[in-house]
Amino acid sequence: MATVTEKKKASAPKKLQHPKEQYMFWFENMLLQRRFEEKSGQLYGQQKIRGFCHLYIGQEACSSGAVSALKKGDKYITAYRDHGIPLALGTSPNAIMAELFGKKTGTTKGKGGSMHIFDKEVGFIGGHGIVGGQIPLGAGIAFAEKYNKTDNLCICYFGDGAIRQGSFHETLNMAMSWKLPVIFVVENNGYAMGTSVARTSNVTELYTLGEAYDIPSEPVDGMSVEAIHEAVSRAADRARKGEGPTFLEFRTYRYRGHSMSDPQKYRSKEEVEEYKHRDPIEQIRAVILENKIATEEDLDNIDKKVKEIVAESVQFAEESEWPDPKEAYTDVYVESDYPFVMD
Ligand SMILES: Cc1ncc(C[n+]2csc(CCOP(=O)(O)OP(=O)(O)O)c2C)c(N)n1
Ligand SMILES: [Mg+2]
Repeated sequence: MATVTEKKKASAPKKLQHPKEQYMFWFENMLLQRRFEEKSGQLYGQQKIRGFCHLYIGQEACSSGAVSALKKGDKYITAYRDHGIPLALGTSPNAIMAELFGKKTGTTKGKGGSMHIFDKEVGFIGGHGIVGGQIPLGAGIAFAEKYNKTDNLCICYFGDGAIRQGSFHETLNMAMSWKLPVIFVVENNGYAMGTSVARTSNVTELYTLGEAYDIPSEPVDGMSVEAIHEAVSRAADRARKGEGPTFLEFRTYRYRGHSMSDPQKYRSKEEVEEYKHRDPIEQIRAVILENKIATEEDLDNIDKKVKEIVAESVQFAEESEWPDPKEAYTDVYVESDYPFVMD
């Protein structure tokens, strides 16, 4: 029979690997993304938000864990599922919501919409709609950082659907040859639209694709913000030491459909529920409570605060003006005297 001390030991919370503030940061940071997108989904149903809209719900650890591991000056680039990363980086929720509404106060002056959030101030280089299109751009950004002899790196995200594109393979080859300070991240959420990873390739251990280019590569539990923080920290060390790229496979899951009109016939409700049991926010909530970093009440208050931030962003977007139709012709080319459009 176990002695009292042994029993105590067995039920004692796992030793914290990070400072307490780190857990609180992760909780609030992921919760902001979750609440913002739950609201966006509702607003889409009310046709306040139109066009394409891809929600990140379930994948929040992938952004928060990287943001906590990297530093100011580092650059982020991703595909069209792009609300979470800028929110995690501190882009104004007001400006992101206004962009979703298509208003002129949006991050892209209302011209980009959901798939094209952009915020140079925090190092977020978009929001890209062409599957795999941002992979060479990410390496290009890393090339610029190396060329300019900064200490910055680029973290380049893409989905499991993108790694069958030629751009992925060409970019990994060049990035390793040139030892670019780039972290390639495949967010493997199991599906590209309605097609599972297993249906498109015999290679389902996606991280092994990086090994073909001699790039240090590893799978990471994408539902654990701690695991992501640690993997990105290791990759960042390598990049800053001049050792070149790392390829990380974040094994994650999206709870919602591919975009807003997805009947989700390709997966079962049970599968979705299984992942919800490993929810990244709930995992951190449990660590916080078990270790008495904060009380239930403190966490409820954070939730309340986050919901207020989101409500304020909706009000801001509602009250903002539409862009002037003439704006359709600005920011298209760099030339100030672009000759083909006349007043
Ligand atoms: C070059 C190109 N081909 C096809 C599409 C249509 N398309 C949009 S999203 C998508 C699936 C991509 O899935 P994945 O890379 O796994 O990202 P996820 O949506 O799961 O985040 C496809 C095929 C596109 N946008 N660009
Ligand atoms: Mg996918």
